[in-house]
Amino acid sequence: MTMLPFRGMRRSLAATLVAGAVLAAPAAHALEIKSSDVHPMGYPTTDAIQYMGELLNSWTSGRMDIKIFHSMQLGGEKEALEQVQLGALEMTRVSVGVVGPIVEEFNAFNLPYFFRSVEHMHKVVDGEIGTELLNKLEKGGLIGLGYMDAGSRSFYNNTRPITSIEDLKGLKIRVMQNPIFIEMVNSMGGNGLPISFSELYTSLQTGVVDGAENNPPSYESGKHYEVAKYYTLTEHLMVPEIFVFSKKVWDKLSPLDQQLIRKASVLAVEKERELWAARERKSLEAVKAMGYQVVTDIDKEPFIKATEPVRMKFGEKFADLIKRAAAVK
Ligand code: GTR
Repeated sequence: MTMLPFRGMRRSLAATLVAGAVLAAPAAHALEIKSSDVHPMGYPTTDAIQYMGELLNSWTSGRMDIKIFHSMQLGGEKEALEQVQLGALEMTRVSVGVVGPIVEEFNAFNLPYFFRSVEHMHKVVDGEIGTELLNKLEKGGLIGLGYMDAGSRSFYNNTRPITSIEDLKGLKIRVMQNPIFIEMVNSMGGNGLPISFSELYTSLQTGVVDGAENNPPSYESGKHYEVAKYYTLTEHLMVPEIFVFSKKVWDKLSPLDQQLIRKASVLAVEKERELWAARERKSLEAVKAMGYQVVTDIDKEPFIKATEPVRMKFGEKFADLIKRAAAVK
């Protein structure tokens, strides 16, 4: 039997745990974890969850597994979160962007130009603050399993290349379903419209919106360039991804199964971050190679300045949290 590693654990302890899980297998319930994602297989998040399923499967000799409902088969992220809260779906991987309306402290991570760098974001989400916020999800019926990378989000549209903040003026820009993002776009002169990711391609195609904002891998993977050909690296948001388990289902699991899921989650995060770094580098190149225009040289200062009122307004409630996050070196 191939045993995949428990990284960060003493070997003997890991071996005992795995042996225990295997021995307990006949008596324990089989568990097929259904997990949703808006992205297709082959995307860093879906591949990392698939890896997590392989680990669980291997550690329990097939008693536990993950079945992934990818490519928006179960709709958008808001709906997925609702299903997980109800216990109809065990797990989902979503953007922290849609978690703000459930646990508002997450909006600290949804503030424009909040994290200084990827390293800063990692230190915050992997440290005390990140754990504190994951724990708060319980009151929303969710068990937070970990944070994955999603790079920075930038604007794209089908009207004109954005070479300065003035170019955003009047453009209808799709945002994730969270009021903070509507105000963010409005503060920069555009019109923010909340639309589910599952309706985005059609909304761009039919002109319901002129553009949207996302990281290069989503822009590329979703083929949004076909319907919004100008991409500009404004990098106004660095919103991490999150994967959550249904508290309703979790509470019925044995402590050992919970522990196995936690361990596999840590390794899934590592895997996603590796895959992400590679994919992020490739995506813009792929888009450029197809002949689409990417504006990389843009003065961010006016964007940072214009969004200051949004940081003030939405950050006011968590001033302390924000101060602590800013102090993380
Ligand atoms: C992507 C993210 C998705 C989804 C999407 C969106 O970057 O991976 O989870 O939130 O953005 O804009 O809705």
